Amino acid sequence: MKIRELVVATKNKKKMQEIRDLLKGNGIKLYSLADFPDAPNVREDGKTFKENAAKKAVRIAKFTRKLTLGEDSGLEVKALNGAPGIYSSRFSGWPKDDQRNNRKLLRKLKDVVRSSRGAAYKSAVALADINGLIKVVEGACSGIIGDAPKGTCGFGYDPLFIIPKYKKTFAQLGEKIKHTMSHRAKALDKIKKTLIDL
Ligand code: ITT
Repeated sequence: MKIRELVVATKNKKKMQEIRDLLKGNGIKLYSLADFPDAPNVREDGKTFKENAAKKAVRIAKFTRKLTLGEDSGLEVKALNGAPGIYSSRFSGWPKDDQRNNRKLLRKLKDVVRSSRGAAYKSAVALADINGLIKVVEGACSGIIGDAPKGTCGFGYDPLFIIPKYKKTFAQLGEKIKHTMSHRAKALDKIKKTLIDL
Protein backbone atom coordinates (compact mmCIF):
# COMPACT_ATOMS: atom_id res chain seq x y z
CA MET A 1 0.00 0.00 0.00
CA LYS A 2 1.30 3.43 -0.93
CA ILE A 3 1.70 5.62 2.16
CA ARG A 4 -0.02 8.97 1.66
CA GLU A 5 1.62 12.10 2.97
CA LEU A 6 -0.31 15.05 4.33
CA VAL A 7 0.95 18.33 5.71
CA VAL A 8 -1.25 19.93 8.38
CA ALA A 9 -0.85 23.70 8.13
CA THR A 10 -1.01 24.46 11.84
CA LYS A 11 1.34 25.81 14.48
CA ASN A 12 -1.04 24.89 17.30
CA LYS A 13 0.42 21.75 18.90
CA LYS A 14 -2.80 20.74 20.69
CA LYS A 15 -4.89 21.17 17.53
CA MET A 16 -2.26 19.08 15.70
CA GLN A 17 -2.49 16.31 18.30
CA GLU A 18 -6.28 16.19 17.91
CA ILE A 19 -5.96 15.96 14.11
CA ARG A 20 -3.37 13.16 14.51
CA ASP A 21 -5.74 11.22 16.79
CA LEU A 22 -8.71 11.77 14.49
CA LEU A 23 -6.87 10.65 11.31
CA LYS A 24 -5.14 7.66 12.94
CA GLY A 25 -5.44 4.29 11.22
CA ASN A 26 -5.90 5.61 7.68
CA GLY A 27 -2.33 4.98 6.52
CA ILE A 28 -1.51 8.67 6.24
CA LYS A 29 1.88 10.04 7.25
CA LEU A 30 1.29 13.44 8.83
CA TYR A 31 3.62 16.43 8.92
CA SER A 32 2.99 19.68 10.77
CA LEU A 33 4.49 23.12 10.26
CA ALA A 34 7.13 22.15 12.85
CA ASP A 35 8.57 19.98 10.03
CA PHE A 36 8.75 23.03 7.73
CA PRO A 37 10.40 25.77 9.80
CA ASP A 38 10.82 28.01 6.72
CA ALA A 39 7.16 27.87 5.72
CA PRO A 40 5.59 31.31 5.19
CA ASN A 41 3.33 32.86 7.79
CA VAL A 42 -0.22 32.79 6.49
CA ARG A 43 -2.22 35.93 7.28
CA GLU A 44 -5.66 34.91 8.51
CA ASP A 45 -7.54 37.82 7.01
CA GLY A 46 -10.54 35.93 5.58
CA LYS A 47 -14.06 36.76 6.73
CA THR A 48 -15.08 33.16 7.43
CA PHE A 49 -13.57 30.00 8.89
CA LYS A 50 -13.77 28.42 5.42
CA GLU A 51 -11.85 31.28 3.77
CA ASN A 52 -9.09 31.10 6.37
CA ALA A 53 -8.85 27.30 6.24
CA ALA A 54 -8.56 27.46 2.43
CA LYS A 55 -5.88 30.16 2.64
CA LYS A 56 -3.77 28.09 5.04
CA ALA A 57 -4.11 24.95 2.89
CA VAL A 58 -3.41 26.60 -0.49
CA ARG A 59 -0.45 28.70 0.70
CA ILE A 60 1.30 25.84 2.51
CA ALA A 61 0.59 23.34 -0.31
CA LYS A 62 2.35 25.73 -2.74
CA PHE A 63 5.34 25.94 -0.43
CA THR A 64 5.65 22.25 0.49
CA ARG A 65 4.42 20.90 -2.88
CA LYS A 66 2.55 18.27 -0.85
CA LEU A 67 -1.12 17.57 -0.18
CA THR A 68 -2.02 19.97 2.65
CA LEU A 69 -4.85 20.32 5.14
CA GLY A 70 -5.71 23.71 6.63
CA GLU A 71 -8.02 24.03 9.64
CA ASP A 72 -9.57 27.20 10.99
CA SER A 73 -11.81 27.05 14.00
CA GLY A 74 -13.33 29.04 16.80
CA LEU A 75 -16.12 29.66 19.23
CA GLU A 76 -19.36 31.50 18.40
CA VAL A 77 -21.29 32.77 21.41
CA LYS A 78 -24.95 33.67 20.77
CA ALA A 79 -25.15 36.39 23.43
CA LEU A 80 -22.09 38.05 21.82
CA ASN A 81 -23.58 37.93 18.30
CA GLY A 82 -21.18 35.19 17.23
CA ALA A 83 -17.99 36.62 18.79
CA PRO A 84 -15.16 35.74 19.19
CA GLY A 85 -15.68 33.69 15.97
CA ILE A 86 -12.74 33.89 13.59
CA TYR A 87 -10.87 35.96 16.20
CA SER A 88 -11.08 33.22 18.85
CA SER A 89 -7.36 32.53 19.24
CA ARG A 90 -6.52 36.24 19.59
CA PHE A 91 -9.71 37.35 21.41
CA SER A 92 -7.71 39.05 24.18
CA GLY A 93 -4.82 40.23 21.98
CA TRP A 94 -1.25 39.14 21.38
CA PRO A 95 0.52 36.93 22.19
CA LYS A 96 -2.27 34.34 21.92
CA ASP A 97 -3.18 33.14 25.42
CA ASP A 98 -5.96 30.63 26.15
CA GLN A 99 -6.37 31.52 29.83
CA ARG A 100 -6.57 35.25 29.17
CA ASN A 101 -9.12 34.56 26.40
CA ASN A 102 -11.23 32.54 28.84
CA ARG A 103 -11.09 35.32 31.44
CA LYS A 104 -12.21 37.86 28.84
CA LEU A 105 -15.09 35.63 27.76
CA LEU A 106 -16.25 35.23 31.37
CA ARG A 107 -16.10 39.02 31.89
CA LYS A 108 -18.21 39.62 28.78
CA LEU A 109 -20.82 37.09 29.92
CA LYS A 110 -20.82 38.21 33.57
CA ASP A 111 -24.46 39.34 33.51
CA VAL A 112 -25.75 36.68 31.12
CA VAL A 113 -27.86 33.92 32.71
CA ARG A 114 -27.16 30.22 32.04
CA SER A 115 -30.14 29.81 29.68
CA SER A 116 -28.72 32.51 27.38
CA ARG A 117 -25.13 31.25 27.31
CA GLY A 118 -25.50 29.03 24.23
CA ALA A 119 -22.48 28.69 21.95
CA ALA A 120 -21.05 26.60 19.13
CA TYR A 121 -17.58 25.52 18.16
CA LYS A 122 -17.01 25.64 14.39
CA SER A 123 -14.23 23.99 12.39
CA ALA A 124 -13.53 24.46 8.70
CA VAL A 125 -11.15 22.00 7.06
CA ALA A 126 -9.67 22.59 3.62
CA LEU A 127 -7.62 20.32 1.38
CA ALA A 128 -5.25 21.68 -1.27
CA ASP A 129 -2.34 20.59 -3.41
CA ILE A 130 0.17 22.35 -5.61
CA ASN A 131 -2.62 23.10 -8.14
CA GLY A 132 -4.86 24.80 -5.59
CA LEU A 133 -7.93 24.19 -3.47
CA ILE A 134 -9.57 20.74 -3.65
CA LYS A 135 -12.36 20.89 -1.06
CA VAL A 136 -13.55 22.78 2.06
CA VAL A 137 -16.02 21.45 4.64
CA GLU A 138 -17.32 22.56 8.03
CA GLY A 139 -18.34 20.89 11.29
CA ALA A 140 -20.09 22.33 14.36
CA CYS A 141 -20.69 21.33 17.97
CA SER A 142 -23.16 23.02 20.35
CA GLY A 143 -22.59 23.80 24.00
CA ILE A 144 -23.10 26.25 26.85
CA ILE A 145 -20.51 28.59 28.32
CA GLY A 146 -20.01 27.85 32.03
CA ASP A 147 -19.33 30.49 34.66
CA ALA A 148 -15.93 29.21 35.81
CA PRO A 149 -13.24 27.08 34.14
CA LYS A 150 -13.50 23.35 34.89
CA GLY A 151 -11.19 20.49 33.89
CA THR A 152 -7.68 20.22 32.54
CA CYS A 153 -7.94 18.38 29.18
CA GLY A 154 -8.04 19.89 25.70
CA PHE A 155 -7.14 23.51 24.97
CA GLY A 156 -8.58 26.94 24.19
CA TYR A 157 -12.11 27.42 25.52
CA ASP A 158 -12.56 23.75 26.52
CA PRO A 159 -12.62 24.47 30.31
CA LEU A 160 -15.69 26.72 29.72
CA PHE A 161 -17.47 24.72 27.01
CA ILE A 162 -20.17 22.58 28.63
CA ILE A 163 -21.78 19.70 26.71
CA PRO A 164 -25.43 19.68 27.88
CA LYS A 165 -25.80 15.88 27.51
CA TYR A 166 -23.00 15.29 30.06
CA LYS A 167 -23.30 18.54 32.07
CA LYS A 168 -19.49 18.68 31.90
CA THR A 169 -16.94 20.72 29.96
CA PHE A 170 -14.81 19.25 27.18
CA ALA A 171 -11.84 19.83 29.51
CA GLN A 172 -13.52 17.54 32.09
CA LEU A 173 -14.71 14.96 29.55
CA GLY A 174 -11.30 14.36 27.89
CA GLU A 175 -10.29 13.66 24.31
CA LYS A 176 -12.02 10.29 23.91
CA ILE A 177 -15.50 11.79 24.35
CA LYS A 178 -14.53 15.05 22.62
CA HIS A 179 -13.52 13.09 19.52
CA THR A 180 -16.96 11.48 19.25
CA MET A 181 -18.76 14.81 18.87
CA SER A 182 -16.41 17.73 18.30
CA HIS A 183 -16.62 20.26 15.46
CA ARG A 184 -13.17 19.09 14.32
CA ALA A 185 -14.13 15.40 14.33
CA LYS A 186 -17.24 16.18 12.23
CA ALA A 187 -15.34 18.30 9.70
CA LEU A 188 -12.55 15.71 9.35
CA ASP A 189 -15.11 12.97 8.94
CA LYS A 190 -16.61 14.85 5.99
CA ILE A 191 -13.24 15.19 4.25
CA LYS A 192 -11.80 11.75 5.07
CA LYS A 193 -13.18 10.05 1.97
CA THR A 194 -11.71 12.65 -0.39
CA LEU A 195 -8.43 12.40 1.49
CA ILE A 196 -8.25 8.63 1.18
CA ASP A 197 -9.48 8.50 -2.45
CA LEU A 198 -6.98 11.06 -3.74
P1 ITT B 1 -3.19 27.73 13.54
O1 ITT B 1 -3.82 28.92 12.84
O2 ITT B 1 -1.71 27.69 13.42
O3 ITT B 1 -3.83 26.43 13.13
P2 ITT B 1 -4.56 28.76 15.90
O4 ITT B 1 -4.66 28.30 17.33
O5 ITT B 1 -4.29 30.22 15.69
O6 ITT B 1 -3.47 27.86 15.13
P3 ITT B 1 -7.14 29.12 14.70
O7 ITT B 1 -6.77 30.41 14.05
O8 ITT B 1 -7.96 28.13 13.93
O9 ITT B 1 -5.87 28.32 15.16
O10 ITT B 1 -7.89 29.48 16.06
C1 ITT B 1 -8.55 28.49 16.77
C2 ITT B 1 -8.91 29.01 18.15
O11 ITT B 1 -10.29 28.72 18.42
C3 ITT B 1 -8.13 28.28 19.22
O12 ITT B 1 -6.91 28.92 19.49
C4 ITT B 1 -9.10 28.29 20.38
O13 ITT B 1 -9.07 29.53 21.02
C5 ITT B 1 -10.46 28.14 19.67
N1 ITT B 1 -10.77 26.70 19.46
C6 ITT B 1 -10.92 26.07 18.27
N2 ITT B 1 -11.15 24.75 18.43
C7 ITT B 1 -11.14 24.54 19.75
C8 ITT B 1 -11.28 23.40 20.55
O14 ITT B 1 -11.45 22.20 20.02
N3 ITT B 1 -11.20 23.54 21.87
C9 ITT B 1 -11.02 24.74 22.41
N4 ITT B 1 -10.84 25.89 21.76
C10 ITT B 1 -10.91 25.80 20.42
